[in-house]
Amino acid sequence: MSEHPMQRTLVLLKPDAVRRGLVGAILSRFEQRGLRIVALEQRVIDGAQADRHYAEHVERDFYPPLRDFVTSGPLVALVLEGDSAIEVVRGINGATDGRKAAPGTIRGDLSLSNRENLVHGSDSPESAEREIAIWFPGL
Ligand code: RTP
Ligand code: MG
Repeated sequence: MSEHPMQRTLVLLKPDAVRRGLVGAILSRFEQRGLRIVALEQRVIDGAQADRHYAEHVERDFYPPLRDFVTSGPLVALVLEGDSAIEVVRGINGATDGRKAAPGTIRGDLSLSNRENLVHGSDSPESAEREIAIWFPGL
């Protein structure tokens, strides 16, 4: 693969981000880094959509409360595009557990939770393709 792949990635600003009024602040971090918003929509999702998105996690012990959380209120789904966007976004998001995430990352600055950690970012090109097709089938 090219050293500078132009990529698209699926990002969620989870319901805690919307509830806490952090949508603008979080979007700014991605935009300031140079990523381009290709699509963006606020939605309330049902359990079936959560199951599709988190297909790799549905059998895990932590999934039922995660499902309740992501269906608990509006979230913002978006597609970001840029050089190495998949890895860059995961760097901006920080480690999964906000208590362990590095300062300077979204989770490291704004979350103290392993579940309510504000953001999702696709973890590979294959995941990005699958997730973008789920959330923005027209894209
Ligand atoms: P994401 O998929 O949301 O970008 O987060 P991630 O890759 O950093 O983490 P992943 O392992 O894919 O987990 C997905 C989401 O499930 C919740 N979670 N809870 N042990 C737990 O209670 C636990 N582990 C994970 C988090 O919301 C995590 O982002
Ligand atoms: Mg993940």
